[in-house]
Amino acid sequence: MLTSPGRNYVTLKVTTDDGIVGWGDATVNGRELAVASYLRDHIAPLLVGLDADRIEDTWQYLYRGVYWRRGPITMAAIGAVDLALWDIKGKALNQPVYQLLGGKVRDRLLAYTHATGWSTPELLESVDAIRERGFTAIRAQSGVPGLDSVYGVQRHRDAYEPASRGAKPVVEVWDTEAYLRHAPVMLAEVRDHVGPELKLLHDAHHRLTPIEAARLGKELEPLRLFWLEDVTPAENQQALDLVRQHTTTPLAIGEVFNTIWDCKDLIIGQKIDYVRTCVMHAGGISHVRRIFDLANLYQVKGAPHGPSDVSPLTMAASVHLGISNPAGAIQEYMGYPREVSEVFHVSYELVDGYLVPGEAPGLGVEFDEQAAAGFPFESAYLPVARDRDGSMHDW
Ligand code: CS2
Ligand code: MG
Repeated sequence: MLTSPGRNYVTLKVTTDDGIVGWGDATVNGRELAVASYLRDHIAPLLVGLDADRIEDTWQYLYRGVYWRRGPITMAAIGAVDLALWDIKGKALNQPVYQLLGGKVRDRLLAYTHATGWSTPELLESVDAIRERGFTAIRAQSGVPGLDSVYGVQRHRDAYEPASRGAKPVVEVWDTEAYLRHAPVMLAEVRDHVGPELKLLHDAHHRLTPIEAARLGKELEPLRLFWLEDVTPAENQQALDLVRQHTTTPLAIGEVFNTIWDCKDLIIGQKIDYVRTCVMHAGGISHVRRIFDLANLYQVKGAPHGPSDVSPLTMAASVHLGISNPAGAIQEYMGYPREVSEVFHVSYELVDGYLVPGEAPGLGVEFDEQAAAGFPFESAYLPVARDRDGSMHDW
């Protein structure tokens, strides 16, 4: 089902013969209809008659049994089925999913959220407000002098949403040099303001060349960032060799990856410190726990993507995995538009900057179909970025 409580979500409902309902998230921001069609037209007919108990075999059937493998749409659709089947198994056994994954290895899962301000004083205000909510890990993003729009910040607004409604993507103008002049100054002011203890994160959103990324990482070393995220476009993994040669700033990458094949070389080669693969976008709990287990062997930590554009069902799955897997280090918790809580009733909780899964059976998130119907889907897109000369840049 497609619904738009403040932003678009795709939700999968799986019902067993004995009436147990499992919910899965399948949201791919700006490509919602594609994944909805993949589920409705290509997966739903295959699920009829399968045994809902056989989560792993269903995963293998939908992944290995299909000639055209991988990719964001396919893997999000498989992820949605996987989430729904774990939800069903938990409900059938009357246990929260983290128990089925082996139980807790930590009492609570560290969370970080986004501080955003167009100017540095606005950003510092946002940082202070987030600290008051108990967070000890914060991602800081700000505007860049000379640019009208920048990833992660909404001018004249304190909340940020990456997608905007409309039939076409908004075009933003990007200037890497302006960003590289400003980001170190802005982050130094944040570090000065918060002192040494706060875990400070920053996202470069795939925009730099390897040498630009190396320079930024080196310049930021004195600020002791918790991590610097997505410095270079994720496809070119060799770029990270060069970045690593020049900086000890910890690197996080992986929100656009969708299988273990996308991150295995980075993990084994120890080219990153945190793998950010999203629990739903990479085939669900069944697959991402394998990424976590591989990462754990190499002291790489799991830090799943958790923006507002994956639904609370994915957030819950991340919390169940993170609390029960040794690799689970930190969970992104961007937060949701207000209306989301009318549609998704969650049992996980955010307490003093940490997430806890709650004891409800399954994933612990109920989807209210009637409420959802009150928020019809509206086409929305992520922006695109162009350089000052008009050529496309990585957004
Ligand atoms: C991001 C996302 O959360 C993050 O770190 O990079 O906000 C990303 O831009 C969106 O998920 C895109 O849909
Ligand atoms: Mg990111």
